Amino acid sequence: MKITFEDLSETPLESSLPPLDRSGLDEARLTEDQAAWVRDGAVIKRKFFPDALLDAYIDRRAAFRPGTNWFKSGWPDGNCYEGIPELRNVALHPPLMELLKELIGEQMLFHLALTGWISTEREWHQDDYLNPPFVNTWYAAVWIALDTIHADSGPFEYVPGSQKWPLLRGEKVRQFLSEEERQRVDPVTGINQWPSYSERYVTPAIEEKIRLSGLPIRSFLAEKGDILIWHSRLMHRGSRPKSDIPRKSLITHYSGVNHRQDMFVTESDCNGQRFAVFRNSIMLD
Ligand SMILES: O=C(O)CCC(=O)C(=O)O
Ligand SMILES: [Fe+2]
Repeated sequence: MKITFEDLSETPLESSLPPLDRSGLDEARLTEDQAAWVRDGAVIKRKFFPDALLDAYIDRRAAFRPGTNWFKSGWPDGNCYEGIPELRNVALHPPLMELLKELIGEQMLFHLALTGWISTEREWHQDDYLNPPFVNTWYAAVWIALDTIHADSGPFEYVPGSQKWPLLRGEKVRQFLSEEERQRVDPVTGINQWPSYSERYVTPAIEEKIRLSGLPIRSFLAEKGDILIWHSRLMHRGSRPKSDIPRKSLITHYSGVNHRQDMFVTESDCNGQRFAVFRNSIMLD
């Protein structure tokens, strides 16, 4: 049986979505960035970050040297930022937080960082379905170039306009896994790996959807300080590198602060910006 993108996705209720994802927008009232968001599901800002702010983080990252592949692998945990103020100062940079709010419509909560200097090689996907269903695209991620990003280093690729497609749903994706795969957890982390088990049919379904849509695929080739903000319904991937040239980037993910009842939210030292804390030592009560 052939599994299609339509089998794996649904169109969410419009009233549950952020303002810019609803129909009947008064396009004349949108800012330039909001118009790009509505059109492409991505906003690119060149030289958005001052070098000095990035340099403090780059120095800290370059000093982190676990194992032989230290140069590329980064911190293993998505919440490593809890112990790295230099990373938080980048991720919670007030002009960035302001721009995210302009696109999503509420204050954003920082909760995930990818610090590898290498492509994730994650196949085509939307980010939203990797989160609980109530997030409903109150979500955005930011790709921050820390150096010149070379075309052979496995750059970020995306399909502008695909954010208007239906939303992949974890529940719909998991229905095609075997019972054993649905139950199986990683022996080290204890986390279920359903997103990777399901790639065998999710990736071909998305590839076909892209082909039929005729939409172009773009790469984000960038210079230090450039950023790309993307919609959580945008189809994107970490492309396969063609050489072992490092891909020096920082990727940060955010949800609407009122849309993460599953997370413990704390205020940062950065002008009242918010980030999520996961450490077991910090209890909700
Ligand atoms: O390696 C990449 O650039 C893709 C990263 C990605 O998919 C993500 O952070 O959601
Ligand atoms: Fe992603």
